[in-house]
Amino acid sequence: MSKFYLNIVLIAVLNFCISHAQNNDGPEPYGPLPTERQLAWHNMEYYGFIHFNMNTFTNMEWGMGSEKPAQFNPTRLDARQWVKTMKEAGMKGVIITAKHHDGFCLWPSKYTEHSVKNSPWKNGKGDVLKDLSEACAEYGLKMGVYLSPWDRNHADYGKPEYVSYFHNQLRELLTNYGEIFEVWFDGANGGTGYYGGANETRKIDNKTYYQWDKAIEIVRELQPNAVIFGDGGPGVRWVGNEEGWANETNWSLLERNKVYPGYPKYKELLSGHENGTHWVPAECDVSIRPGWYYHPSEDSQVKSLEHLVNIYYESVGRNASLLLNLPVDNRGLIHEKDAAQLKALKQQIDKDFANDVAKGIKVSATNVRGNHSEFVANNVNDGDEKTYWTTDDGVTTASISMSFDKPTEVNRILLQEYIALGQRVYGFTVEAKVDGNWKLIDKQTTIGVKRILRFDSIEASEIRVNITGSKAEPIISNIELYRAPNLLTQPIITRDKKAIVTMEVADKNIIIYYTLDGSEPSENSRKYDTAFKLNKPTTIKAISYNPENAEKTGIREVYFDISKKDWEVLKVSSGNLKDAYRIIDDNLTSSWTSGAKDSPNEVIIDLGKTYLLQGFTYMPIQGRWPFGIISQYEFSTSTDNKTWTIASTGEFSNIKNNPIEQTVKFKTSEARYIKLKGVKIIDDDKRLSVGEIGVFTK
Ligand code: FUL
Repeated sequence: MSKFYLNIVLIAVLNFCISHAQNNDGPEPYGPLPTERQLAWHNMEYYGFIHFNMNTFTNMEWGMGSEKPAQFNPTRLDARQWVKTMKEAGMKGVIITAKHHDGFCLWPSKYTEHSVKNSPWKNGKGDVLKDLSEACAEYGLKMGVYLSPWDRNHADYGKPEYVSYFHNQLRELLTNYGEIFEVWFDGANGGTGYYGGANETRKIDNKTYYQWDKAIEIVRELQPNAVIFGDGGPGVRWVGNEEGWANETNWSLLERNKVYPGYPKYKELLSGHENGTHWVPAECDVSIRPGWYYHPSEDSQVKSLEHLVNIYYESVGRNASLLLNLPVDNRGLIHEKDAAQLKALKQQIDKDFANDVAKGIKVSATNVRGNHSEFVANNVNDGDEKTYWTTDDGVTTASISMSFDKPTEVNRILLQEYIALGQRVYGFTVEAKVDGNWKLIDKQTTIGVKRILRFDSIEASEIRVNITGSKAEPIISNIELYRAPNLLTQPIITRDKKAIVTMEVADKNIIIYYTLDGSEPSENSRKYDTAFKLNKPTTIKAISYNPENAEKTGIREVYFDISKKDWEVLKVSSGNLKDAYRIIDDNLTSSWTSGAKDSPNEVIIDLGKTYLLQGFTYMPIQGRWPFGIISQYEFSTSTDNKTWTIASTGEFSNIKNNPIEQTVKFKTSEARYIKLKGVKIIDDDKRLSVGEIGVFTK
């Protein structure tokens, strides 16, 4: 071989070695990366929020700041009960409202008198933060603090003096209660407040007033491992809603310098910024009830299992963490109903992810970086989060296939990017090989730290993930596959004004069986498959049944009297008669309200024909901020809309705290016309509101 050719061969060999050596190295990081503390935070995934403070005792969501420490008086406060409940629910940490907008401090801050130290609780010797940090240490949960920058109590709010106070309090919280994993700064700044008695509106500049640089420095100095939450981070960002969901496309990246507390374009936070300059992942904060704080009136409004399961999939399953709020009640305990629902969620999630059928099965990929064993496809199902599958430099589209020994049923896929090297994937599809043919299951955008997709069960011999777009070589550390059981929930039974009955369950694979004759429903009863008409007084009893394991729910029992199909509202003493049909539309979410100043407040309804009445029902307005609820009523009947007989008068006891449907029975009265009068309205409101009125004819 001539020297010339020898040189060429040598160069070629050298090139091959170099390119191989390059490919044997791991991929280069791409774009903004998470810090160590953010990586630790990503592992938290699901943790609890505790809203418990002065508002718990004043039944408020935002106190004015004029409350008195004497009002803070839990009778059975037990932080161990909170933490135990959360631990059993699978949560890894807890964040507490150390100070909310009303300024009251759950710890004996030396910088203010407006704290637990002047409350009757433990004769002023108590410290909720201390109790919580001890309970966290006992159960192995991490603790975080919510410190509201806005303070409606402080006389100096708006002046520089308050900012020093705010920073001093931050120091106290970060010094005295052990390790803190997250510091939560709220973006809300409403303006009005007590402010030491001034009772006025104070405006500040959210961007500059609080001297955020200094506040961040304090956190870094005292708790270097803590992430800071805010609308724009800097460590963790708000997700742009308080409903517990992130967008399907969700980047952990943000143009951070653009976003500040109170950022008006907060809807952008739902997805982050694809070309963000910093790593600022999303946290989904949501309450298990409508309110953040405990209100007895919401005892019947704890979110359903179906709702909570959706929240889980739409937060944790969409590259975000889930911060689920439990409003500790005025005893100082997590309410039994919330605890039960939390447990139900945990049980369902455990069931959904009980058996990873992808574990250890054969995996292959269209490209493996440098054909090197370190980056092989099988790294995605080896149970080791540090190993990953990745591709050659510049290869940004590739497929990875997982094949079963025999066709296997699946309905969930869980995917994870190796985020320590950046978030990369912006397009992927999932396909399943069913009876020898590839079938598209889903087409999605981002993955991030964790992406979970739900789909109808299919029996597949192979599952293939195609990365169709990635900013740089995709790096996938984990893929799991599950056959989650059907979601078994009790049927929801409704009847509309046209007398049509509908029954619904969360999962279409669940079967509903029901009876109309009062007998117990079973798998041998009538099967519900389509809506039906029901005009006469009937009790419906129904169960939900899971055909795959023969599990069934308890019985849901609903009574419907005559339908309201021929009813008409004839008169309302004030307000809009046009809207008054909502009183009799058999829709529990709609309501009617009277004008503001009229009394007596009453409603007259024509039932269309004469019945023998034996009672009536009053459903108060539902929703977050109810008003105009009747506490004392008068119910009259008439056959001619002229002569009226009072059939019943009385009180709806506890309706303020528990605004559920009220039922009143009376001696039989012949009537075609009925009249409900609000003799006394809650909080002496001048308005009257009605969700729904019904009657008993038997
Ligand atoms: C909001 C606050 O105004 C609410 O009261 C609650 O604390 C929620 C978590 O954040 O911005």
